[in-house]
Amino acid sequence: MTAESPDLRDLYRKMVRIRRVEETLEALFKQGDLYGSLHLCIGQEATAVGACAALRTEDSITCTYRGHGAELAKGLPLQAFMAEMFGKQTGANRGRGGSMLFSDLSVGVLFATGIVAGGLPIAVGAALSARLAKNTRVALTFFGDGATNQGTFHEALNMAGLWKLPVIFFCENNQYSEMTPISHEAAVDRLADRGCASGVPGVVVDGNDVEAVYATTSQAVDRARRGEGATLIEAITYRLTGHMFGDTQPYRSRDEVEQWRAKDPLDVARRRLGERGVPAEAIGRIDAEVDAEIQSAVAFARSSPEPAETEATANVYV
Ligand SMILES: Cc1ncc(C[n+]2csc(CCOP(=O)(O)OP(=O)(O)O)c2C)c(N)n1
Ligand SMILES: [Mg+2]
Repeated sequence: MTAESPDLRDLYRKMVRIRRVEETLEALFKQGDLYGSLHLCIGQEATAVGACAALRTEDSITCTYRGHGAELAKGLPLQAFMAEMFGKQTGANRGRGGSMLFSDLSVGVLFATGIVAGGLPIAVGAALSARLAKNTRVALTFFGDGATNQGTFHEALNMAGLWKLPVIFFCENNQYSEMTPISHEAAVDRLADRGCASGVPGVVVDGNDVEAVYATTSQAVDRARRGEGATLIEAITYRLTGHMFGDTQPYRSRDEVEQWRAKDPLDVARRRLGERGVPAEAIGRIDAEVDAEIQSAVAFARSSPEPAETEATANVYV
């Protein structure tokens, strides 16, 4: 049975949190406070929040380098998140992982990777382990549209389809694979159609509508828990910022970006809250509370200790 639908105010709060966190990270990068690379999911918050709302804490997810939203939506604590971004000892991975490599097993964030489609086989393994352990856990793997062209995508779907494993393949189709439109590199119009070659049903959902994402993912999760196997979800969305920090985006027009900005998932949710009678002040209060929480997380991260030089390689396996 599907759990009771979450309150849209809570989903909205989670999306605003992700948006403000990423805007803060971008500003911190610009002023030279953070290092490494930064792949933002601004514009894609509804996929992360809607999908993770359909999961339990003990269910696992795998993420990509664009995974901040999913990691926070799954419950990774904000202070540990921010400290990790600053490379501090108090970070989720003791400062050794950084933006692309978050994990926190206590909330089911199993794995994040910079390898395109690298999370799919890991999620299949997590689903297989649930089957062998005879528990009801499911695994959900987030990946991009470009990842569906990788061999591992098809291998992972085939094995999950064959063994009817409790896994949800969640494709965030943000229309681009780095700088290349997906329409220039995929032989099918609908990526969800790629599931049928592996006996995995494919569904398409508006990835900017957090409630629609929640409903679609819940159905896939219920199916997986009933032992009926995997589902491929294609969530149509758009990244409103560049592929990564520093991308000047010569490959797309401003008009195109503006058209998608009009479908910003936060605005969609805000409008809906208004229609349901939630006053603007209540929405403003959520925004203000989130801002305060982020400021406090940044202060925590700044004041946290660096890892000791002598322990630079502790807990580093590759
Ligand atoms: C196996 C592998 N091949 C190529 C790359 C280089 N690369 C990094 S991101 C990316 C685009 C992936 O696009 P998509 O799957 O749509 O995810 P998005 O970045 O849009 O979230 C590529 C090709 C990589 N990191 N790993
Ligand atoms: Mg993409």
